[in-house]
Amino acid sequence: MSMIRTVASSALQQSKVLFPAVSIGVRNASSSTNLKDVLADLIPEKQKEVVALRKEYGNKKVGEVTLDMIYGGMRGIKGLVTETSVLDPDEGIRFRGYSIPECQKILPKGNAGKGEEPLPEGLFWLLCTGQVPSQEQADAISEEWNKRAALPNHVITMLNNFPSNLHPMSQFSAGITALNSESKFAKAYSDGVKKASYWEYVYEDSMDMIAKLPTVASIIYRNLYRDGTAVTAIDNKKDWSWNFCSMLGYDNADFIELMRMYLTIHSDHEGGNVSAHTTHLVGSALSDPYLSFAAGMNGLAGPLHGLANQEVLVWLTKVQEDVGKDFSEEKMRDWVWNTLKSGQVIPGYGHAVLRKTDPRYTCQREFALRKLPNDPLFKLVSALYKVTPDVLIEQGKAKNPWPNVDAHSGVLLQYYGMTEMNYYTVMFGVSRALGCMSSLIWDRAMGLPIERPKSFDTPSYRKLAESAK
Ligand code: AMX
Repeated sequence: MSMIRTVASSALQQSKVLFPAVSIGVRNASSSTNLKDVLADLIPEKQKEVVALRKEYGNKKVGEVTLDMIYGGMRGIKGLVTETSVLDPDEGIRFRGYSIPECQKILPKGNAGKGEEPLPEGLFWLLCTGQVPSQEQADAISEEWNKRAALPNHVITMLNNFPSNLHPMSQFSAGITALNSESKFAKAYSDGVKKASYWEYVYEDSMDMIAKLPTVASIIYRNLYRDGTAVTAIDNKKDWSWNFCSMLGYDNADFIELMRMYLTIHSDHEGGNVSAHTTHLVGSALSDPYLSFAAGMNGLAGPLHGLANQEVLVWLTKVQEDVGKDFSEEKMRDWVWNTLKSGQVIPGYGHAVLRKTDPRYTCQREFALRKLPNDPLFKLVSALYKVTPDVLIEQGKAKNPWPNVDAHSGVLLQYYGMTEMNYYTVMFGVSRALGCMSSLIWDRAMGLPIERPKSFDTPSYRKLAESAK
C-alpha cells in the first residue's frame, strides 16, 4: 500500500513546478514503521546516485569564487552537500522539497492526528528519508524516543551541580558533551567497525540523543527557574513535544501545539549555517554525534545566530518599557534608528541567505494572529514589522531588511508564561538536533571524508588575484 499522501492545493502544485519536491510523489514510500530499515533501503540508491553523478560530471565547474566571497564569510560559495533541506533566498526553507506551509498540511499531527501543528517526529522522518510519513510512522518515532529518553546518572549530577550564573546554552552544550559516555558510534569505531556500517551507529546515537535532549533541557530549566524541582517522568503514550512541555512544567494545550510547531520549524536551514555546518565539520573528523552536535550548539549560542531569539526579547522589553502603549510609526522608527546609531544590530532582522520575510517568522505570526491577537508584545512586534524594513533599507547596509525566525519566537513563548529569555536558545537547540542529526546520518551513509578546505594568507591571495588578471 502506498503511504504517499497527496495535497490537492493548486498553490502547492504551482510551487512544486518552481521548486520540485525531491523524490516525493515519484517513488512509493515505505510502509515500514522502522526508520532504520527504511534508511537501509534508501542508502544504496543514494550511494549509486552520487557515484553516477561524479562519474558523469566529477570535473565540471559548478561555481566561481571571488576574493570578496572569501573575505566575506564564504557567502555564496558552493561547497557543502546537505540532503535534508535547501534554502531559497526568496521563498525560504524547503525540507526535502516541502515548504513550511506544505509541511503544516501534510505531516502527521499530535493528539492521535487531531492536533493542529505537525509532529517534529514526522519532520524528522521526512528529513531522514525524503518521504512523508504516515501517522503510524510518526507515532513509532515518538514511541522509540520515549524508550531512549533516560539519562545516565553522571549527566544528571553534573547538570545539578552547575552554578546558576552559567548560561543555559553552556549547560546544554556541556550536558550533550558528557552524554558521549553513551556513544555507540565511539565504541564501535574503537572496536574497529567497517566504514560501511558507520551510519548505523550514528543513527543509533542520533535517536538516543534526540530522545534525551528534552530531559537535559528540562533539568536545566527547572534548576534555573523552578527551584531545582524534579522533572516529571516520560509518558510513553505521548509525543516528544508533549513530554518536553510536561517536563518543563507546562500543560496548556495551545503551548504544546506551539512547541510542536516551534520544534518543527527551527530544525533545519540547509547546511551552511553555523550550527549545522559545525556539526557536519566536527562529525567529519569522526567525532561521535554527541561531540559533533555539542560543537554545533556552541555556535548556536552566538548572538548573530541562535542567541538572537534571546536578544530580540531583551530588546523588545526595553522598547516596551520606553514607549508604553504608544506604538506610533514615529516612535517605532526612532527606536530602530537609535539602536542602529548606537552601533547595535536590530536583532531578529537580516539574514545571510534569505532576501524576504522568513516563512518561519510568517508561520509564527499566523499562530499569534489566531491565538494571541491582543497580546501587547505581539502588537509591538507587528508595529516594528511595519517600520523596521524601511529603516534598514534607508540605512543601506543590511542586504536583507526583513525579519527572520528569531524576531517572533520569544513573543509566543512569553505569552504562555515562559518569560525566561536566556533559556530560549536551548529550545532552538533541541529542535536543531533534528536537522543536524538527520544530516549527520547521511554524511556517514555517503562516506563523506574529513572536511579540509584550503586557506591562504593575504599576500598569497594577492599573488593569486594578480596572476588571475
Ligand atoms: N541590523 C543592523 N545591521 C545589520 C543587520 C541588522 N539586523 N543585518 C545586517 N546588518 C549589517 C551587518 O552588520 C553588516 O554591517 P557591516 O558592513 O558594518 O559589518 C551589513 O549590514 C551587511 O551585512 P549582511 O551581508 O546583510 O548580513 P550578514 O550575512 O553579514 O549577516 C546576520 C547576517 C543574520 C548575522 C545579520 O543580518 C545580523 O546580524 N542580524 C541580526 C542578528 C540576527 O537576527 N541573527 C539571527 C539570524 C537567524 C539565525 O541564525 N537564527
